[in-house]
Amino acid sequence: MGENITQKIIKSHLVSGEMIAGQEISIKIDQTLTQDSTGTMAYLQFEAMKIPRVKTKKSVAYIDHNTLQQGFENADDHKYIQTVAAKHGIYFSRPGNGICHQVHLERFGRPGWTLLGSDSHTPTGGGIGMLAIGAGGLDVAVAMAGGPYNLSMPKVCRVTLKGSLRPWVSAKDIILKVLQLLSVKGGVGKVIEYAGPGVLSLTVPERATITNMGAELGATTSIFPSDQQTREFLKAQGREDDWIPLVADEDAVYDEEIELDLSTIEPMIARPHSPDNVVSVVEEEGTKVDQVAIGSCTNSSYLDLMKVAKILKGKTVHKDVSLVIAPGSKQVYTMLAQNGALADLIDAGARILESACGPCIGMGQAPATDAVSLRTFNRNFYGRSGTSSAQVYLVSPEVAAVSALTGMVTDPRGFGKAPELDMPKSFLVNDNSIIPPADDGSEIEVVRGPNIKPFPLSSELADRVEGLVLLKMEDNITTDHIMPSNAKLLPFRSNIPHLSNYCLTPVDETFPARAKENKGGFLVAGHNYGQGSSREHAALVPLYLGIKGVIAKSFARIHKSNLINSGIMPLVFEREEDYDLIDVNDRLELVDAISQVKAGGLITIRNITKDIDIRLRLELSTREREMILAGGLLNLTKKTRS
Ligand code: MIC
Ligand code: SF4
Repeated sequence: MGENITQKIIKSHLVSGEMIAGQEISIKIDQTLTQDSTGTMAYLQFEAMKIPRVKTKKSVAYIDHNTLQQGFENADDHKYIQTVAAKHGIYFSRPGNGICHQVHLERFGRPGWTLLGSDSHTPTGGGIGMLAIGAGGLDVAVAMAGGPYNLSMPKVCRVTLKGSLRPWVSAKDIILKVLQLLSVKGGVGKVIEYAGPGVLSLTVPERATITNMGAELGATTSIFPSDQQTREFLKAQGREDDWIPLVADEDAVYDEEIELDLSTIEPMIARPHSPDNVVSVVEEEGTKVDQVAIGSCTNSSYLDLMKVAKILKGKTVHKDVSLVIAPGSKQVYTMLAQNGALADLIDAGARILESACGPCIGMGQAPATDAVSLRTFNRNFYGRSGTSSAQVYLVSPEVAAVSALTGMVTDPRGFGKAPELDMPKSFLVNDNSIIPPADDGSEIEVVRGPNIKPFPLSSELADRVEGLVLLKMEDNITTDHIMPSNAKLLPFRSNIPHLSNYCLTPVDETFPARAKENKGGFLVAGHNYGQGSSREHAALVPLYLGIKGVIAKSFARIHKSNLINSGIMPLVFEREEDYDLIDVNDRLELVDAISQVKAGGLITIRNITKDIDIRLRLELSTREREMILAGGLLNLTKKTRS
């Protein structure tokens, strides 16, 4: 039987387990990436493992998230990461060099290799044919230490692309269409593998836009074949030697199949507050716009920004619109500067930011009260922009640029001829902002500013676990709800005690105080709890607050792993309707916890307040059970080593 691309890469990296969907496997990781907002924690954990030098083929530490330096905190974190990277064999991408996913695609990504990144949009690398997976910082630390990455063997869903895109329609519209079809839960447990004749017409940066936003489907990752387009891209980056052909066998088998005719896709838009709340732009046309933001790891490539520059050239941004643009990398930025496109953007009235995540993670440019913000980003979760009353919409660079001129949501198809652009034959390559590690790191001193605080560790599972239900939440609670991130909070990513004062406050402002007063307890939630970011702070902070278990209808993949790594039980209702049997302030009790977790079957929890038993599933592998019993991954590692 033939193999698909996912199976080929997994097979060549398989360390243990059988490639049967749903079963736990472990794979060897070739490359890792971290960024600064998850990196500090990942490197603190790496240091705790006492491994002198990373064992991967290449590990890169990027600084791209926390670049607003309002106080010493971010700059301290940058120094810590720079020195810890130099010491332990990790390449350091300086602030200003660009967004991790964009730079990694340009300079390091390799077809057929595996990449584990402490950022949920790591699957951007799938655009170049790598198996690129987002994970919590601790999993990335383990991979840097040479350990395999454990995951459940995904199902593979083939999305066959036919035909070609019409003018003014672009890669962003394809992935918004897929989100409309599959929803933010539609990719859970799956790899989305793109195939078919339509693939050929998409360049690597366009493919990367699509795989990037596969994260919003909840997918393990997304991947494109490695073909002539991939070769051209690598050649233009001066890396043709990194190219290998990689396509699915003709008789490859898939678990699911979808077909998309590219010629039927229209410009699309995701309405507030979810990336799958997608309609055609036509349906939203005329809505007045206050802010337009172009950039992020989804849409900040050279081609994307050149399109924007062509649309804006010689025109003026609407008087009521603030247009902000953040080029994705130093390479993109310099090329725009050299060919004059940057001047066109500035001249039209755009506000140009440094090459970083910026407004995508609320690092500046928060919109005005009740403002409508149109963004080329990937997430429009409630409050993420830094302004909770803002209405954030997600669109393509074309829709963003045209709407910035008209001052309202505009279907670009009425705007004349679409800009036409070819992939450059060569990109400007200058890696002078990527600092290689020291040959011998033993002499390097790691600099730790006062913002670097120790991370919390769980303790072994008690045999009786008891506590109050502190919150009852709905479906699709995001990590931006659990551990909000914005310009004020991101500087404290290495300071869990400080962050704990903000945990789950977008859901209930009284939560941190109540959690502290009651010395922790339980959380109850609906489906897809913890969707979004890979930030393990969404588990470490609840751990710090004494949360013992989260009882939900279902969990998002990365967050579930982060909970287990932290020793918090992710419990799933055996019968969904039992969600109605628990209320806030109910007292729950889990007796014989150790034997119940060890047994691996159903777990019975008692709702003391309502005097009823509720059956829950702890859907964990044997290894994960051991983690819960030991109080998390680091405790388990210590235990097995001693
Ligand atoms: C995001 O887009 O939400 C982030 C910020 O990049 C996160 C990482 C983080 O929270 O630091 C992600 O996607 O994993
Ligand atoms: Fe940065 Fe936004 Fe991409 Fe996250 S989604 S890595 S914050 S640009």
